[in-house]
Amino acid sequence: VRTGQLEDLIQRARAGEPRAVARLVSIVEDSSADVRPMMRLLTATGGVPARSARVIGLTGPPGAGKSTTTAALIAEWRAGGQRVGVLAVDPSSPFSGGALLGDRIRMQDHATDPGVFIRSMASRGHLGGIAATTPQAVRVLESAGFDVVLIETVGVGQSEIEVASTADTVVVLLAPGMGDGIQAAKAGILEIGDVYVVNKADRDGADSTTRELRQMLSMGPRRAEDDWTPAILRTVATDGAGVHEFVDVLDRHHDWLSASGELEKRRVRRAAAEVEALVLADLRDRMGSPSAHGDLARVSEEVARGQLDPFSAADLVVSALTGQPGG
Ligand SMILES: Nc1nc2c(ncn2[C@@H]2O[C@H](COP(=O)(O)OP(=O)(O)OP(=O)(O)O)[C@@H](O)[C@H]2O)c(=O)[nH]1
Ligand SMILES: [Mg+2]
Repeated sequence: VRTGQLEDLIQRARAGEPRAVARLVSIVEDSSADVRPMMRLLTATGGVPARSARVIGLTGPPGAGKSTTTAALIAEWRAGGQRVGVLAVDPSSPFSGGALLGDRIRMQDHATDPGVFIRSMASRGHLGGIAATTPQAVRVLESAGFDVVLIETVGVGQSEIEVASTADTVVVLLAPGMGDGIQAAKAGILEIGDVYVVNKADRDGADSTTRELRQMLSMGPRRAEDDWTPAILRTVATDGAGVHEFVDVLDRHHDWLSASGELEKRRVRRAAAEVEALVLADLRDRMGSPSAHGDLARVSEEVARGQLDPFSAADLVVSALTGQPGG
Protein backbone atom coordinates (compact mmCIF):
# COMPACT_ATOMS: atom_id res chain seq x y z
CA VAL A 1 0.00 0.00 0.00
CA ARG A 2 1.33 3.44 -0.93
CA THR A 3 1.17 6.42 1.42
CA GLY A 4 -1.63 7.99 -0.59
CA GLN A 5 -3.69 4.84 -0.33
CA LEU A 6 -3.02 4.65 3.40
CA GLU A 7 -4.17 8.23 3.83
CA ASP A 8 -7.27 7.42 1.88
CA LEU A 9 -7.95 4.33 3.99
CA ILE A 10 -7.53 6.31 7.20
CA GLN A 11 -9.89 8.99 5.97
CA ARG A 12 -12.52 6.41 5.04
CA ALA A 13 -12.08 4.65 8.40
CA ARG A 14 -12.65 7.98 10.16
CA ALA A 15 -15.77 8.48 8.12
CA GLY A 16 -16.97 5.20 9.61
CA GLU A 17 -16.59 2.92 6.62
CA PRO A 18 -16.41 -0.61 8.09
CA ARG A 19 -14.31 -2.07 5.28
CA ALA A 20 -11.64 0.59 5.70
CA VAL A 21 -11.51 -0.06 9.46
CA ALA A 22 -11.16 -3.78 8.76
CA ARG A 23 -8.29 -3.15 6.34
CA LEU A 24 -6.40 -1.04 8.88
CA VAL A 25 -6.87 -3.62 11.66
CA SER A 26 -5.60 -6.30 9.27
CA ILE A 27 -2.46 -4.27 8.66
CA VAL A 28 -1.82 -4.41 12.41
CA GLU A 29 -2.74 -8.06 12.71
CA ASP A 30 -0.57 -9.14 9.80
CA SER A 31 2.35 -7.06 11.12
CA SER A 32 2.70 -5.92 7.54
CA ALA A 33 5.32 -3.39 6.50
CA ASP A 34 2.50 -0.83 6.26
CA VAL A 35 2.04 -0.80 10.01
CA ARG A 36 4.87 1.70 10.55
CA PRO A 37 3.74 4.36 8.07
CA MET A 38 0.16 3.80 9.21
CA MET A 39 0.96 4.46 12.86
CA ARG A 40 2.98 7.51 11.83
CA LEU A 41 0.10 8.83 9.76
CA LEU A 42 -2.45 8.16 12.49
CA THR A 43 -0.33 10.08 14.97
CA ALA A 44 0.65 12.92 12.65
CA THR A 45 -2.90 13.60 11.61
CA GLY A 46 -4.22 13.67 15.14
CA GLY A 47 -5.80 10.27 14.71
CA VAL A 48 -4.67 9.08 18.09
CA PRO A 49 -5.92 11.92 20.21
CA ALA A 50 -5.75 12.23 23.94
CA ARG A 51 -7.69 9.05 23.53
CA SER A 52 -11.36 9.54 23.18
CA ALA A 53 -12.34 5.87 23.29
CA ARG A 54 -12.93 4.08 26.55
CA VAL A 55 -10.97 0.85 26.51
CA ILE A 56 -12.42 -2.02 28.50
CA GLY A 57 -10.66 -5.36 29.01
CA LEU A 58 -12.80 -8.41 29.72
CA THR A 59 -11.04 -11.54 30.86
CA GLY A 60 -11.95 -14.75 32.66
CA PRO A 61 -11.85 -18.54 32.44
CA PRO A 62 -12.89 -20.33 29.23
CA GLY A 63 -16.64 -20.62 28.86
CA ALA A 64 -17.52 -18.22 31.70
CA GLY A 65 -19.70 -16.22 29.34
CA LYS A 66 -17.39 -13.45 28.14
CA SER A 67 -18.68 -13.37 24.57
CA THR A 68 -22.33 -13.59 25.63
CA THR A 69 -21.68 -10.73 28.05
CA THR A 70 -19.93 -8.74 25.33
CA ALA A 71 -22.93 -9.15 23.06
CA ALA A 72 -25.21 -7.92 25.87
CA LEU A 73 -22.94 -4.92 26.53
CA ILE A 74 -22.89 -4.05 22.83
CA ALA A 75 -26.69 -3.97 22.86
CA GLU A 76 -26.71 -1.57 25.84
CA TRP A 77 -24.08 0.74 24.37
CA ARG A 78 -25.72 0.76 20.95
CA ALA A 79 -29.03 1.67 22.57
CA GLY A 80 -27.17 4.67 23.99
CA GLY A 81 -25.90 5.61 20.53
CA GLN A 82 -22.27 4.65 21.16
CA ARG A 83 -20.05 3.08 18.49
CA VAL A 84 -18.44 -0.10 19.76
CA GLY A 85 -15.30 -1.93 18.67
CA VAL A 86 -14.59 -5.44 19.93
CA LEU A 87 -11.25 -7.22 19.73
CA ALA A 88 -11.48 -10.89 20.72
CA VAL A 89 -7.85 -11.77 21.35
CA ASP A 90 -6.85 -15.40 21.48
CA PRO A 91 -3.44 -15.47 23.11
CA SER A 92 -2.88 -19.18 22.58
CA SER A 93 -3.48 -19.48 18.90
CA PRO A 94 -1.28 -18.39 16.02
CA PHE A 95 -4.35 -18.58 13.80
CA SER A 96 -7.24 -16.18 13.79
CA GLY A 97 -10.82 -17.01 13.13
CA GLY A 98 -11.20 -20.70 13.70
CA ALA A 99 -10.97 -20.99 17.45
CA LEU A 100 -13.13 -17.96 17.92
CA LEU A 101 -15.84 -18.84 15.49
CA GLY A 102 -18.18 -19.27 18.46
CA ASP A 103 -17.69 -15.61 19.27
CA ARG A 104 -18.82 -14.58 15.84
CA ILE A 105 -21.93 -16.67 16.19
CA ARG A 106 -22.69 -15.27 19.63
CA MET A 107 -22.21 -11.72 18.47
CA GLN A 108 -23.84 -12.11 15.09
CA ASP A 109 -26.84 -10.04 16.14
CA HIS A 110 -24.51 -7.08 15.73
CA ALA A 111 -22.72 -8.27 12.62
CA THR A 112 -24.59 -6.04 10.20
CA ASP A 113 -24.58 -2.93 12.41
CA PRO A 114 -22.05 -0.42 11.00
CA GLY A 115 -21.75 1.04 14.52
CA VAL A 116 -20.17 -2.20 15.69
CA PHE A 117 -16.80 -3.59 14.64
CA ILE A 118 -15.83 -7.11 15.75
CA ARG A 119 -12.53 -8.78 15.05
CA SER A 120 -11.02 -12.00 16.34
CA MET A 121 -7.28 -11.60 16.63
CA ALA A 122 -4.51 -14.09 17.15
CA SER A 123 -1.25 -12.50 18.01
CA ARG A 124 1.24 -15.18 18.88
CA GLY A 125 4.40 -14.86 16.89
CA HIS A 126 3.65 -11.32 15.77
CA LEU A 127 5.95 -8.37 16.12
CA GLY A 128 6.06 -7.66 19.82
CA GLY A 129 3.34 -10.24 20.51
CA ILE A 130 0.02 -9.41 22.08
CA ALA A 131 1.51 -6.65 24.18
CA ALA A 132 2.26 -4.65 21.04
CA THR A 133 -0.41 -5.63 18.53
CA THR A 134 -3.46 -5.18 20.74
CA PRO A 135 -2.76 -1.54 21.63
CA GLN A 136 -2.11 -0.82 17.96
CA ALA A 137 -5.45 -2.28 16.97
CA VAL A 138 -7.00 -0.17 19.73
CA ARG A 139 -5.33 2.91 18.21
CA VAL A 140 -6.90 2.15 14.86
CA LEU A 141 -10.37 1.82 16.37
CA GLU A 142 -9.90 4.97 18.38
CA SER A 143 -8.87 6.98 15.39
CA ALA A 144 -11.86 5.57 13.53
CA GLY A 145 -14.01 7.23 16.17
CA PHE A 146 -15.29 4.30 18.19
CA ASP A 147 -16.55 5.43 21.59
CA VAL A 148 -15.90 2.14 23.36
CA VAL A 149 -13.33 -0.52 22.58
CA LEU A 150 -13.76 -3.84 24.36
CA ILE A 151 -10.97 -6.41 24.43
CA GLU A 152 -12.12 -9.95 25.22
CA THR A 153 -9.46 -12.47 26.12
CA VAL A 154 -9.45 -15.91 27.72
CA GLY A 155 -7.94 -15.96 31.17
CA VAL A 156 -5.30 -18.60 30.75
CA GLY A 157 -1.62 -18.13 31.41
CA GLN A 158 0.06 -14.78 31.74
CA SER A 159 -1.06 -13.26 28.47
CA GLU A 160 -4.53 -12.30 29.66
CA ILE A 161 -2.94 -10.06 32.24
CA GLU A 162 -0.93 -8.40 29.49
CA VAL A 163 -3.99 -7.91 27.32
CA ALA A 164 -6.21 -6.83 30.16
CA SER A 165 -3.71 -4.19 31.12
CA THR A 166 -4.05 -2.66 27.66
CA ALA A 167 -7.40 -1.41 28.97
CA ASP A 168 -8.52 1.53 31.10
CA THR A 169 -10.94 -0.67 32.99
CA VAL A 170 -10.29 -4.35 33.63
CA VAL A 171 -13.24 -6.67 34.13
CA VAL A 172 -12.74 -10.19 35.46
CA LEU A 173 -15.67 -12.42 34.65
CA LEU A 174 -16.22 -15.66 36.55
CA ALA A 175 -18.96 -18.24 36.66
CA PRO A 176 -20.04 -20.67 39.36
CA GLY A 177 -19.39 -24.37 39.14
CA MET A 178 -16.25 -24.14 37.10
CA GLY A 179 -14.22 -26.29 39.45
CA ASP A 180 -12.97 -23.84 42.05
CA GLY A 181 -13.34 -21.04 39.56
CA ILE A 182 -11.59 -18.50 41.69
CA GLN A 183 -8.73 -20.75 42.75
CA ALA A 184 -8.29 -21.63 39.12
CA ALA A 185 -8.30 -17.99 38.27
CA LYS A 186 -5.19 -17.61 40.40
CA ALA A 187 -4.15 -14.77 42.61
CA GLY A 188 -2.94 -12.77 39.62
CA ILE A 189 -6.45 -12.21 38.38
CA LEU A 190 -7.52 -10.97 41.80
CA GLU A 191 -5.04 -8.15 41.50
CA ILE A 192 -5.96 -6.85 38.08
CA GLY A 193 -9.74 -6.41 38.26
CA ASP A 194 -11.53 -3.09 38.66
CA VAL A 195 -14.85 -4.86 38.27
CA TYR A 196 -15.66 -8.51 39.03
CA VAL A 197 -18.66 -10.15 37.46
CA VAL A 198 -20.12 -13.45 38.62
CA ASN A 199 -21.96 -14.47 35.47
CA LYS A 200 -24.40 -17.38 35.18
CA ALA A 201 -26.07 -16.15 38.35
CA ASP A 202 -28.98 -18.39 37.34
CA ARG A 203 -26.84 -21.40 38.20
CA ASP A 204 -26.36 -23.12 41.54
CA GLY A 205 -23.28 -21.94 43.33
CA ALA A 206 -23.48 -18.28 42.30
CA ASP A 207 -23.89 -17.30 45.96
CA SER A 208 -20.87 -19.22 47.16
CA THR A 209 -18.75 -18.01 44.24
CA THR A 210 -19.69 -14.41 45.08
CA ARG A 211 -18.94 -14.98 48.76
CA GLU A 212 -15.60 -16.61 48.01
CA LEU A 213 -14.70 -13.78 45.67
CA ARG A 214 -15.61 -11.11 48.22
CA GLN A 215 -13.50 -12.88 50.82
CA MET A 216 -10.48 -13.22 48.57
CA LEU A 217 -10.68 -9.59 47.47
CA SER A 218 -10.93 -8.40 51.07
CA MET A 219 -7.59 -10.07 51.76
CA GLY A 220 -5.95 -7.88 49.14
CA PRO A 221 -3.86 -4.80 49.87
CA ARG A 222 -5.46 -2.03 51.93
CA ARG A 223 -6.65 0.81 49.77
CA ALA A 224 -6.56 4.54 50.33
CA GLU A 225 -9.92 6.11 51.09
CA ASP A 226 -10.30 7.79 47.71
CA ASP A 227 -9.10 4.70 45.87
CA TRP A 228 -11.44 2.64 43.71
CA THR A 229 -12.84 -0.39 45.52
CA PRO A 230 -13.27 -3.29 43.10
CA ALA A 231 -16.96 -3.78 42.40
CA ILE A 232 -18.61 -7.21 42.47
CA LEU A 233 -21.67 -7.81 40.31
CA ARG A 234 -23.86 -10.68 39.24
CA THR A 235 -25.23 -11.18 35.76
CA VAL A 236 -27.13 -13.61 33.62
CA ALA A 237 -25.67 -12.70 30.26
CA THR A 238 -28.03 -14.96 28.35
CA ASP A 239 -31.11 -12.98 29.43
CA GLY A 240 -29.51 -9.64 30.17
CA ALA A 241 -30.14 -9.61 33.93
CA GLY A 242 -27.68 -7.33 35.70
CA VAL A 243 -26.20 -5.99 32.48
CA HIS A 244 -27.68 -2.54 32.97
CA GLU A 245 -26.06 -2.31 36.42
CA PHE A 246 -22.84 -3.55 34.88
CA VAL A 247 -22.87 -0.68 32.38
CA ASP A 248 -23.51 1.75 35.25
CA VAL A 249 -20.50 0.47 37.17
CA LEU A 250 -18.32 0.77 34.06
CA ASP A 251 -19.45 4.40 33.73
CA ARG A 252 -18.68 5.06 37.39
CA HIS A 253 -15.23 3.55 37.04
CA HIS A 254 -14.54 5.69 33.99
CA ASP A 255 -15.61 8.81 35.90
CA TRP A 256 -13.34 7.84 38.78
CA LEU A 257 -10.42 7.24 36.41
CA SER A 258 -10.82 10.67 34.86
CA ALA A 259 -11.35 12.54 38.13
CA SER A 260 -8.49 10.87 40.00
CA GLY A 261 -5.86 11.29 37.31
CA GLU A 262 -5.50 7.52 37.15
CA LEU A 263 -6.63 7.45 33.51
CA GLU A 264 -3.63 9.48 32.42
CA LYS A 265 -1.27 7.37 34.53
CA ARG A 266 -2.59 4.10 33.14
CA ARG A 267 -2.27 5.33 29.58
CA VAL A 268 1.34 6.39 30.05
CA ARG A 269 2.11 3.06 31.71
CA ARG A 270 0.51 1.26 28.81
CA ALA A 271 2.40 3.25 26.21
CA ALA A 272 5.62 2.33 28.04
CA ALA A 273 4.72 -1.37 27.88
CA GLU A 274 3.88 -1.05 24.19
CA VAL A 275 7.14 0.68 23.30
CA GLU A 276 9.14 -1.78 25.41
CA ALA A 277 7.54 -4.70 23.58
CA LEU A 278 8.54 -3.15 20.25
CA VAL A 279 12.10 -2.54 21.42
CA LEU A 280 12.45 -6.16 22.55
CA ALA A 281 10.90 -7.42 19.31
CA ASP A 282 13.37 -5.30 17.35
CA LEU A 283 16.34 -6.69 19.29
CA ARG A 284 15.07 -10.24 18.86
CA ASP A 285 14.71 -9.55 15.17
CA ARG A 286 18.26 -8.22 14.84
CA MET A 287 19.49 -11.21 16.83
CA GLY A 288 18.29 -13.40 13.96
CA SER A 289 20.59 -11.78 11.39
CA PRO A 290 23.60 -13.73 10.03
CA SER A 291 26.05 -11.19 11.42
CA ALA A 292 24.51 -11.46 14.91
CA HIS A 293 24.72 -15.23 14.61
CA GLY A 294 28.38 -14.88 13.70
CA ASP A 295 29.05 -12.64 16.71
CA LEU A 296 27.21 -15.04 18.99
CA ALA A 297 29.11 -18.06 17.66
CA ARG A 298 32.43 -16.28 18.16
CA VAL A 299 31.87 -15.12 21.74
CA SER A 300 30.22 -18.42 22.68
CA GLU A 301 33.38 -20.31 21.87
CA GLU A 302 35.37 -17.96 24.04
CA VAL A 303 32.87 -18.31 26.87
CA ALA A 304 32.95 -22.11 26.57
CA ARG A 305 36.75 -22.10 26.69
CA GLY A 306 36.73 -19.89 29.75
CA GLN A 307 38.41 -16.99 27.92
CA LEU A 308 35.49 -14.60 28.27
CA ASP A 309 32.81 -14.24 30.95
CA PRO A 310 29.18 -14.47 29.77
CA PHE A 311 28.24 -10.91 30.78
CA SER A 312 31.07 -9.37 28.79
CA ALA A 313 30.09 -11.62 25.92
CA ALA A 314 26.50 -10.38 26.10
CA ASP A 315 27.73 -6.77 26.16
CA LEU A 316 29.73 -7.40 22.99
CA VAL A 317 26.72 -8.89 21.21
CA VAL A 318 24.39 -6.10 22.33
CA SER A 319 26.77 -3.37 21.24
CA ALA A 320 27.17 -5.03 17.85
CA LEU A 321 23.38 -5.22 17.53
CA THR A 322 22.69 -1.62 18.40
CA GLY A 323 25.91 0.05 17.34
CA GLN A 324 26.14 1.37 20.90
CA PRO A 325 28.33 0.29 23.76
CA GLY A 326 26.41 -2.30 25.81
CA GLY A 327 26.49 -3.09 29.49
N1 LIG B 1 -27.00 -20.49 32.17
C1 LIG B 1 -26.24 -19.54 31.67
N2 LIG B 1 -25.47 -19.81 30.59
C2 LIG B 1 -24.72 -18.82 30.10
C3 LIG B 1 -24.72 -17.52 30.66
N3 LIG B 1 -23.84 -16.76 29.97
C4 LIG B 1 -23.32 -17.54 28.99
N4 LIG B 1 -23.85 -18.79 29.07
C5 LIG B 1 -23.53 -19.92 28.20
O1 LIG B 1 -22.21 -20.35 28.46
C6 LIG B 1 -21.59 -20.83 27.26
C7 LIG B 1 -20.26 -20.12 27.04
O2 LIG B 1 -20.53 -18.76 26.79
P1 LIG B 1 -19.49 -17.82 26.03
O3 LIG B 1 -20.07 -16.45 26.03
O4 LIG B 1 -19.06 -18.39 24.75
O5 LIG B 1 -18.25 -17.89 27.02
P2 LIG B 1 -16.78 -17.30 26.80
O6 LIG B 1 -16.27 -16.95 28.15
O7 LIG B 1 -16.78 -16.25 25.77
O8 LIG B 1 -16.03 -18.57 26.25
P3 LIG B 1 -14.56 -18.62 25.58
O9 LIG B 1 -14.41 -17.43 24.68
O10 LIG B 1 -14.57 -19.91 24.83
O11 LIG B 1 -13.59 -18.62 26.72
C8 LIG B 1 -22.59 -20.61 26.14
O12 LIG B 1 -23.27 -21.81 25.91
C9 LIG B 1 -23.53 -19.56 26.72
O13 LIG B 1 -24.84 -19.62 26.18
C10 LIG B 1 -25.56 -17.27 31.80
O14 LIG B 1 -25.59 -16.18 32.36
N5 LIG B 1 -26.29 -18.33 32.25
MG1 LIG C 1 -15.57 -16.01 24.01
